[in-house]
Amino acid sequence: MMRGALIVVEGLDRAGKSSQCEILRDNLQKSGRSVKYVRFPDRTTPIGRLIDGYLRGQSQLDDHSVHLLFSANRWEVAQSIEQDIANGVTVIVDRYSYSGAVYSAAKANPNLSLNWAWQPEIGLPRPDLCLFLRISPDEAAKRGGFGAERYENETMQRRVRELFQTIFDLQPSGDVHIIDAEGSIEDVSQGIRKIVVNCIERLHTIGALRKLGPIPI
Ligand code: T5A
Repeated sequence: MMRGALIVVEGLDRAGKSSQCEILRDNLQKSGRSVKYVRFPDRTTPIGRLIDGYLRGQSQLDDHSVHLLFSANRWEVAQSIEQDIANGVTVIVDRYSYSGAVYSAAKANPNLSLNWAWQPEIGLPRPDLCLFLRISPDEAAKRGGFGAERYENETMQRRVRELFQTIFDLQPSGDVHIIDAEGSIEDVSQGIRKIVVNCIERLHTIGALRKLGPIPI
């Protein structure tokens, strides 16, 4: 049996990640594939509830502590993702380690570097494909509900966008695809679908699911 693919969708707040993950899941299911959709942060677990309170401004946490909670929130489901993929299920992930590293490093905290922020991600399942939905912070801020949570402000989003570029430049070639996310939902989804189908068809050239490694920051 062919293993499933690990597909990650990344982007600024309101880039359209959840909308696109849902469309992709539905399209892949209609074509007969087994698919699971996972979101990070997963706010339903005990760790996720701590993160949720922090993002809504209901609690204060040290920058390093909350960073490690976000990472732990991925580690708590890493084994089940690996198991699903081994069983032939394609797993679509809405935000992943790249968000984890760049949002923490974008804070005005000189003791929290991108290099430090990446370390707890090492050893997690490595995506077969990461789709970055590129949108300007100005365009994202016009979309519904922007501004309600802790990181939804212009200074943070601009710094996050720069750091996404930095971290993607350091990823192995072919891991990351940039998608223009300012078009209509339909146009964006068509572009995504082609790249994902191509990735799934070429999975045999990748072989077994890999692990995230160190990056030369
Ligand atoms: N975070 C996250 C960390 O700091 N560390 C970590 O390790 C992780 C995993 C919450 C915060 O946590 C931070 C990053 C975040 O600041 P989240 O819950 O993923 O992370 O929050 P958001 O990214 O804000 O999630 P959203 O669901 O709000 O945004 P999406 O998923 O990007 O956008 P979506 O699809 O919900 O769409 C938003 C709106 O835009 C419209 C939709 O209809 C919706 O109204 N829309 C479009 N409008 C026009 N054209 C398009 N192409 C559109 N696509 C969507």
